[in-house]
Amino acid sequence: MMSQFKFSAGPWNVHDGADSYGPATRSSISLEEKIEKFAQMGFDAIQFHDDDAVPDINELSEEEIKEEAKKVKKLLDRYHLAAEFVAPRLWMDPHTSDGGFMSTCKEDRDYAMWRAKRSIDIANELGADKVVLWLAREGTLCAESKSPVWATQMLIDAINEMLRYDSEIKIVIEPKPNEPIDRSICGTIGHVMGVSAATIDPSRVGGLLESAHAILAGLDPSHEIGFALAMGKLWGVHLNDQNGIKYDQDKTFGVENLRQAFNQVKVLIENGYGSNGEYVGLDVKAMRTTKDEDSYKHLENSLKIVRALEEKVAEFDYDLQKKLVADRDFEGLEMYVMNLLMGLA
Ligand code: 3MF
Ligand code: MG
Ligand code: MG
Repeated sequence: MMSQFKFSAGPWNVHDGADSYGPATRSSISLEEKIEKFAQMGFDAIQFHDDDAVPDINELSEEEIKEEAKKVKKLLDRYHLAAEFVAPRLWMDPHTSDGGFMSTCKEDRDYAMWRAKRSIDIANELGADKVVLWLAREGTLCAESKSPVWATQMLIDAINEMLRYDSEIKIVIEPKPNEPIDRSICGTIGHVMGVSAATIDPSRVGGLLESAHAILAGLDPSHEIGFALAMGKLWGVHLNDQNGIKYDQDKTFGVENLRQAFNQVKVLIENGYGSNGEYVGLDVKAMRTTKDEDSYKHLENSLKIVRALEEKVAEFDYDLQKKLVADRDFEGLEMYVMNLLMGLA
């Protein structure tokens, strides 16, 4: 069965294996090589950080940044790939050690806004209509260091400035409850909906749900996806997996929580996700032990698992489900789902 989804991935999904505790274990791969391989693997679109597209962004003028982005657009065209979004990488620069939009230092906030506006410029050059905000350091390391009320308002003000800067761009918040900060300001899809409603144009502010981030918040990703879909605000997903509430693992989709993975695919399909051009994005990391020649395995495996679960959804017996629900036979329904997933149905 062909997938009914269009898929996207980011160049950061293929990485050298370095982590906070040790150096690289694989050689690094150029952007062009990754893009060529993504096209071969059947991806339809690429997700970018601003500096994935324009590596020396801090050293370049606004015009030079657009010129660099045009070269990346040519590269995408060569492989018939679209650009899904651009995300300002606001967590690497010394200016953002205590956050960007909600840094307590005005100079840092101005820097963050400069990067956000450059991300909008790059998105326009690449033909992407979305800027994604993963609010990595937007929160507190020390609870008393900033007021959560002030910080929330700073985020709303920053989004308003982006909406005013470009009359078309959509701002998509990717919430995460913690890591690398202690406490986030905008940790779940529910928070995203609140922030969206408080901006000058809620119709252009939505959410991207990452499975692992929902699990880190102690929530079921399929319900977070469902909540955003009910609000008409699910404009992106980062499917992956996570073994409980610990550091962010970005594991291959479905390898830890198969039933939850099935329910994520099921809720996406049932609600026609993708019919407005949305992509099923993957945000997965290879293990540190993975060898050079297997650098793309975790992406291949995630695609395989999404497709296999699409088939399971196609097999799902909705008449039986209705009957079991009417009988309040949830033991029966649960076992039906388990048998379906175990291939015993
Ligand atoms: C972090 C993430 C990030 C974001 C990406 C785009 C490395 O937990 O999930 O991936 O998805 O930076 O915003
Ligand atoms: Mg993640
Ligand atoms: Mg992500």
